[in-house]
Amino acid sequence: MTNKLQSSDALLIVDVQKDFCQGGALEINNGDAVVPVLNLWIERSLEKGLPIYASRDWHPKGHVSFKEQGGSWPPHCLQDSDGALFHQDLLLPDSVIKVTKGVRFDQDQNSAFDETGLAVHLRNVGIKRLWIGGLAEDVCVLATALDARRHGFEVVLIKEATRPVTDQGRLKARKQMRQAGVEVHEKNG
Ligand code: VGL
Ligand code: ZN
Repeated sequence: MTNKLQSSDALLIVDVQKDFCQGGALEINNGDAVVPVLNLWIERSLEKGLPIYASRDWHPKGHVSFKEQGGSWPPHCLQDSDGALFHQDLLLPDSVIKVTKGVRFDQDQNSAFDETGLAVHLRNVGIKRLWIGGLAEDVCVLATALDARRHGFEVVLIKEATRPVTDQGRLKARKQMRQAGVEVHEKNG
């Protein structure tokens, strides 16, 4: 594998939102640690003129994924709430393209590809490979990486730029991603 960013690459930052970071409604252990790493990749991508995408979880009130509705999670990333904002230290450029998901009333959308049209768009603009980081590794990053593979994109997971909800979940997610042909970028250098 080449670690070098190429002209048909894009950076896809998954759900780096306040609710998944320290003090948030669905806090992920050390979630904030992905921010400086991703800032470096944002810089590198900009240097190469590569597009940057940032997905966000964007739930309506009373979403089906919330515990009170029989789902798995505490309420989080409510549309237009403070917790749904991207992490304040994430240096998203003006050129960032946001991918909004989790808006469906009937089911959750963990993947940034789930009924967003993202795959068609990426093909239209000539993207062949995605560098993915963000939160959470065993939930939305996993679903997004697997979908990207299903849609025929090459995928590199930036290991230092992602954190899981649980360590066990991370192991399982890594295995699934590896089996799906996701490459793992080990170091920051
Ligand atoms: C996520 C749990 C619930 C995520 C979203 O972005 O990984 N996790 N909703
Ligand atoms: Zn959610």
